[in-house]
Amino acid sequence: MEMIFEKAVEIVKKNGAELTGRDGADTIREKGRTDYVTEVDIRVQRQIFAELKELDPTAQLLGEEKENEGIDRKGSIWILDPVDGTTNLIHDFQHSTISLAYAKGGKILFGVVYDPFHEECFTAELGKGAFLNGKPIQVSKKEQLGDCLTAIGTSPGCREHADENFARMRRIYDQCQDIRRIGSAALELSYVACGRLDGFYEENLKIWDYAAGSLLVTEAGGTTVIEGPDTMACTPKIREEFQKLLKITEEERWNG
Ligand code: 2AM
Ligand code: CA
Repeated sequence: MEMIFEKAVEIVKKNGAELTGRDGADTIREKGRTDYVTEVDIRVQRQIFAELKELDPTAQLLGEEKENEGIDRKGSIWILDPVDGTTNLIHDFQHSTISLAYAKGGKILFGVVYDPFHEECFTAELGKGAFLNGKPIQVSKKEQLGDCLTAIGTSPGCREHADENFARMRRIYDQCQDIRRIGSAALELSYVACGRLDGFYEENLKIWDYAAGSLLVTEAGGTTVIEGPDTMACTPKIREEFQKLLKITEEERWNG
């Protein structure tokens, strides 16, 4: 791995103790309905950005817990979610991650998703594969949705679409083995990358939720579709069936 990315992984891992320690996890502010930020989110972003700035003073910093005005999307950017799965953190549900990606020229070149509760570090570099704690990972080899375990997010940020979302979930549920919902999109994408899950869908995610995880999936041999409000990832052979049931079509697109 490129030296700068190795250093970024170390910076991220070092901050994992902030999530497991939960100091400040009970100091919560509501940014919007069901959209929370704790002192942990703020502190982790501040610490990681300070170290990344030292590592590469020219790169821009895009993070969930700051205004991101004036970012040149074509330039080099670190994209950080200091806590993906903040609601899980608040409830001590023990499934939250730090997600960091590096993009240049509009392309994601590197991603790391670190789950400090299970000491699992997922990394990927464009064209160089995906890894879990340094060992290569691949998406599952499932060919039929009937053999699949899939994760469908509840999209808490757009409850007004709950009926449509749960109808989609029901369509998938009827055809697959079962459904899971972890509550950290970055972790769910990582689980698709290593074959624990065969597919994932959630509406209304932000770039910091999926930037690192989507590279993990494609570098592990999977398929992603990130269009408008949709984030979909799966093992390639189920793509057609999965997408048909999700019905990601222009007619159904609420924002379209
Ligand atoms: P977060 O924990 O960083 O907010 C949960 O459904 C997934 O959606 C998480 O990855 C969560 O990231 C993300 N998400 C995006 N917008 C959200 C919102 N408004 N409320 C809750 N989760 C949101
Ligand atoms: Ca977050």
